[in-house]
Amino acid sequence: VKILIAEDDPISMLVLRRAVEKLGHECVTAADGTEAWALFQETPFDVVVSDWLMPGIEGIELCRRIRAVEAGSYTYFVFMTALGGKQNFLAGMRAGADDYLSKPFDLDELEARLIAASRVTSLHRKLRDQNAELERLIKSSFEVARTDPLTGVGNRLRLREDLEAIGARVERYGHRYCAALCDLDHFKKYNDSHGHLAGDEALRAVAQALVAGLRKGDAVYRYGGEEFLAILAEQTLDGAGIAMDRVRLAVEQLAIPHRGKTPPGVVTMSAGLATLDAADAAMTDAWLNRADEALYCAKATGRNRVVACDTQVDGPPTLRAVPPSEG
Ligand code: GH3
Ligand code: MG
Ligand code: MG
Ligand code: MG
Repeated sequence: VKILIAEDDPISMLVLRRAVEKLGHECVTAADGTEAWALFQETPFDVVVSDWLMPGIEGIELCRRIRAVEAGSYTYFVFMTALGGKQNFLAGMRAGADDYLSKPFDLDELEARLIAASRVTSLHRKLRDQNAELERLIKSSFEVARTDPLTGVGNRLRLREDLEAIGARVERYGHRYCAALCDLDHFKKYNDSHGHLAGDEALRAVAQALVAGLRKGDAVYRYGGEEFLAILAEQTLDGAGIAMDRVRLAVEQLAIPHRGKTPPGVVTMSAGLATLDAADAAMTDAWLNRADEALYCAKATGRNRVVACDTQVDGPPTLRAVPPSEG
């Protein structure tokens, strides 16, 4: 173990240092509490053996300071008290010390203290490592629980949590969000003619195209079987329409052959767009319903297209086709 000795009496220090080194430990010495504190702040020690009375920072204060800054690792603190210093001993333990050595000290007693010290510090190290591992596991299972295993995008649980946060942000800060509900065209037929495994592969490729085609602040979720929801942050309906149509085109340009489908004969995607207004920020269900209506319209008017749902100040929302991007 790595030991710091704080002792102002040079003879006592020399004897102690020899003893510690004889027992095979690494040892650093400080001529008083102030020096010991400075050394400790530079590098933590497994064990501190400290005199009680020293000029500058006294042993009890050194112990308190060490206990106050300790994080992650543990320092085993041993006091040296002159014979008959029982009161000091108790005060030291209350300040956070682990044990004491009476002066003049006995080599066997010192060895016993250091055995206990190495046991306690290694136990603390083990605990710390296990805690770090636990934290890592908790973090990763949190992620796993919110990720769609097939495509790697967020799942419904993540969406539900994000929707709450989004509703609050829109209401409080007037942030603007667009939802794009995306659905693959004639995907049942795709499975029928290419098989379910190829269908899974296609879903993965489309999810990647969605993630790649959107900005960093946007989010993509698997909404259902072959449906994805993209939430675009800080965009007008027109801006989101342009972005989503680019993604629609990117999916078409993946050129995944679709035998069950006549032109373009590849996997395509339709999308419905809607904005979340500050006025009905709490109504995220209604928001997604508007996107769903727009998606339904995109399907009914030929598929492989994006339709936006425009909300009016007075009157019902209106649907309009987003002009297709240049291929
Ligand atoms: P539309 O253009 O009207 O959307 O037609 P569609 O065939 O895509 O629509 P429908 O809702 O009838 O069918 C969706 C299909 O998506 C049904 C199912 O076979 C397929 N599907 C859903 N989830 C998965 C999945 O995880 N993997 C695969 N391979 N296929 C899936
Ligand atoms: Mg002293
Ligand atoms: Mg569907
Ligand atoms: Mg579909």
